[in-house]
Order: sequence, then C-alpha cells, then structure tokens
Amino acid sequence: MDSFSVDLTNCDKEPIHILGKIQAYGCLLGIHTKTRTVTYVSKNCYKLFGVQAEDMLNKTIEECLAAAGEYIQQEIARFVNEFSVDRHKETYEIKLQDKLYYAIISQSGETLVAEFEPADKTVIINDRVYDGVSKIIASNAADKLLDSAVKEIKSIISYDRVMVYRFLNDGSGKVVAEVKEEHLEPFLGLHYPESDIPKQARELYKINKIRLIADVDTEDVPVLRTEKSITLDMTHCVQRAVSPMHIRYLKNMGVHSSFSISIIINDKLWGLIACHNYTPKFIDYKIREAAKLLSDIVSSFLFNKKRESNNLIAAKYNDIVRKLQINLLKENTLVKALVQEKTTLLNATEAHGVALCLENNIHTLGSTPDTEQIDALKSWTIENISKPIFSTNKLIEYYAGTDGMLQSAAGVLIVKIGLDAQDMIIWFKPEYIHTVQWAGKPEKNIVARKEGNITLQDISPRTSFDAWTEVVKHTSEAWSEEEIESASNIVQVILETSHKKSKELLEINQ
Ligand code: BLA
Repeated sequence: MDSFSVDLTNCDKEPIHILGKIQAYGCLLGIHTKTRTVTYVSKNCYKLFGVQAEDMLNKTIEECLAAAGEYIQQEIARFVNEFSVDRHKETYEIKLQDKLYYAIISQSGETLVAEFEPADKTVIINDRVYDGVSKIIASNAADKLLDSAVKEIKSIISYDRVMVYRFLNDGSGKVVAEVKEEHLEPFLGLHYPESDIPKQARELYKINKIRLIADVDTEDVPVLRTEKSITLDMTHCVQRAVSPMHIRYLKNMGVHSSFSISIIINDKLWGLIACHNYTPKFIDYKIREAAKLLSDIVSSFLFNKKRESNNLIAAKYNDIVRKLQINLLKENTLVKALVQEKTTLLNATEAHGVALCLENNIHTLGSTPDTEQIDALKSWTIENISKPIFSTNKLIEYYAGTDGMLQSAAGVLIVKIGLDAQDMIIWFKPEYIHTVQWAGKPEKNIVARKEGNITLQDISPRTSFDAWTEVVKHTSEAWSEEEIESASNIVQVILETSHKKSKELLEINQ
C-alpha cells in the first residue's frame, strides 16, 4: 500500500483491507489460480517451509517447495488442487515441520490465499458447543438471549470480557449485554461514538464476520509480492494486520487481545459480540468458528424477533390507514375524514401532535406549535424541501425558526399531499431530554508520528474511557421506518380516493 495519512477527515477511508501485512501469529501464501505460481508470501514463511520468502516468489509451488521436501510439496498441492472456487472458505489440517497447522483458504481475485496458523490438537469443542446452543435456545424463550449469548461465548473462548455492542440509528453504539471477570470495571450501558468503528471497518465485518487481534504488541509481518502483483486485497483473510489507529485505541483501553463476531440482521450490521482479553490470547480456529456458530444462532433469533415486532407495528398502522381510507370515502371533506372522526391522523404514528395544512388553513390535533409557527414551518418546507417526505428528530439542525416550539416540535415528519404545494401533513414529536453515558469524553488528541508507512496525525483515539454523562437536548424520539411508511401510505390513500373526488372535497372544504 502506498503511504496513507490518517487524519480527522479521512479516518473512514484508511484502506484497511490492503495494508500489505499480516499479524505475527500467521503465515500467508498466495498462489495464482491459473499459473500455480507464488505471487504473495509473508516474510516469515521459512519457519513453516524451510524456504526463504524471496526464493518462493514467481515460482510454481512445486518448484519453490522442492527444497521443502516431497511431503510439504504434496500437502500444499493437495489443497491447491482440491480447493474449489465455488466454496468460499475451506480449512485444511496440515503437518509442517512436525507441527499441526490449519491452512485457511480463501480467494482474492485470481489468487488462492492460504493462511497457515497453529492448530491445537487438544481442542475438543463438540460438547461445549451443544451445551452452548441448548442454553441459548432456552434463554431465547425466557427473554434472556443476549445475556446467555455472552455467557456461553465467554465459556468457549475464555476471554476476560465479552459484550454485545449494538449499533444505534445515529451510528454510535451501546453495550447492551456483558459478562466479565469480577475485578474489571463494567461497560454495560455505556455509549461509544460512531468513529470508534469507522465505516469501512463495518463494511468489512459484514463480509468477514470474525476478527481476531491476538496481540497488540507483536510486530506485523510484511507480505511480499511479485513485481506484477498489486497489494493483496485481504478482505476475506483472517490474519489481516490491524490499523495502527485501532491498535492504539485498544492499548488506550488496556486491552491486549480483541475478538469480535458480527451480528447481521437483514444484511445490516446490527452489532458485534466484542470480546477483550487483558493479556495476549490466541484463539484456536475451531473455537473461533464455534463462537461464530453461537453468534449466528443469536442473529437468527434476533432476526425473527425483529420481524415479529415489525409485523405487529406495521399491522397496527395498516389498520389505521384502512380506517382513514373508509373515512375518506365516506366523508365530504379531507378535514372531516382525517381529523374529526374517531380515528385520525394522530393515530397513524407515535407523534404527540399533527397539523393538516390545506391551502391557507391549518387544522391541528394534540400537542403542536401555534398556528403562526406552523405557518412559518410550512413556508420553509415549500422553499427548502423538495422530497415528498421529510423526517428528522432534530429539526433545529435544519430549520432556524425553532425558538419557542421545541417543546412540541423537536422532531417533525412532513409529507406533501401533492395536490398543491401548500398541502401537507406535519406530525410533531416533543423534545425528549435525556442523558447518555459515554465511555470517555469525546476529545481530539493532536499527534503526528509515523508508524510503518502510515503517518498518523491530527487524531488519536481518546485516552480516557471514564464515564461521561451527556445531557441530550433539542431532540425528539426517532421516527421509525414503520411510522414513515404509515405516513406515506396515508398520502397514497388520499390520492387514490380518486383525484376527482379529492378535488371536489378540496373545493367544498374552502
Ligand atoms: C475496529 N473498533 C474496531 C472494532 C471494535 C471497535 C469492536 C472491531 C475490531 C475489534 O474487535 O477490536 C471499537 N471496541 C470498540 C468499541 C468497544 C469495543 C466501541 O470493545 C466498546 C466496548 N478507532 C477510533 C478512531 C479510529 C478507529 C478514532 O477510535 C480511526 C481514526 C479505527 N477501529 C478503527 C479501525 C478498525 C476499528 C480502522 C478496524 C480494525 C480492523 O479490523 O483492522
């Protein structure tokens, strides 16, 4: 990788998948799938093959491993031949220099990548996994899924601390379950800013669901490549070296080894099982896979729960929309149909107030700003919002005229009815003042120093993780996808109640 400077503005652009290095516990061999020549090899391969890295590049595996002896040659040839490109990842056990290794195979473009790491023959995981699976299944019924998950995963990997870290709507995250050694300070309930896990890292964790950082103090091993090869894309690799920024973060936290497993729901990264050890700790590949299996079970339970609850909420709102549709067909004016019957626009979301704006008239229900304030907001919407639907739980970030109206309107959901620019429905949510416990006060540490070929400047992960309480103001509760869908369905129903009839109703209404 060419030199890259990490600073405040590009932290999420650091190309962490092509750092050109692996962690010290492993050894990597990249073989071109067509020519069977070695195109990448980590500098430390001698201890496995008895051949220097520089002497392996550009040679066929048979040629370069000739010096390693027939046995090693056959072993390597075995998995190269067997590996089928259709299968994403394969693991082989292989004996090298009298030691047992796993060869973890993945593909990167036209390169077959074999990552070798020590295998622990004594590891027997079946009973532990069965036990973990059955406890997690039982706990799901008792609504203790996440607590049980961290407990079972801790018992499998034996780390000092195991947490469930859940991503929130604004990209920040919160520790929602934790099990730890008694002497450690709890992190449960603490919030962490979005920048602690930058965007490109989250993307990688969606593709490659397990991340082991075995020891923050070891020096990474460079991966050599042939002149014609570009830096190896290690998206699918397990031994990928870690960004120096994240290593510093872990050291600031006092953590020596870290392990995380992705929880993915509906193709979105819902959270991570985040695990810390305060001394260096390598986890055998089979145990990592077992922990992932438990996490996958948790993901599937969470997926089902979310689907069930979304279905219930959506069904509730669909019912309201149906009732409003009946009102619309029955009544002569939009005002009568939408704000004067038993079921009104106010039932269609969790808002505390709503305004139906038709031409110059404003009809309100519940807790709303006064008519003058709504009128001003309406004019701002006409001028500034081109989309048919706009929602925010922090209006103050968009609109300068929020003085005196936050109590009822810190958050708004605005839908244009589409008949006239003046016609819109505005739902209001009141200010929700609450506190958030952050792990450390956000601070900018100015540093400028070189680590390898990376210059770190302007930003460093914070050094203090002491709890810091923020009082959150000017914000309402968030608008859910179901609420926004409900508002959009109402517009559709209004328009569907025949264009002609809507026009008639509007005329009568004036
Ligand atoms: C990665 N940051 C991560 C990971 C976690 C966190 C879990 C995944 C890798 C791992 O398991 O260690 C953050 N860890 C946390 C949080 C908790 C925790 C929030 O235990 C809460 C309890 N980090 C910064 C800044 C930058 C940064 C300022 O604080 C960048 C400028 C970067 N974090 C960063 C990068 C990665 C990362 C680049 C990816 C590491 C990798 O996979 O190579």
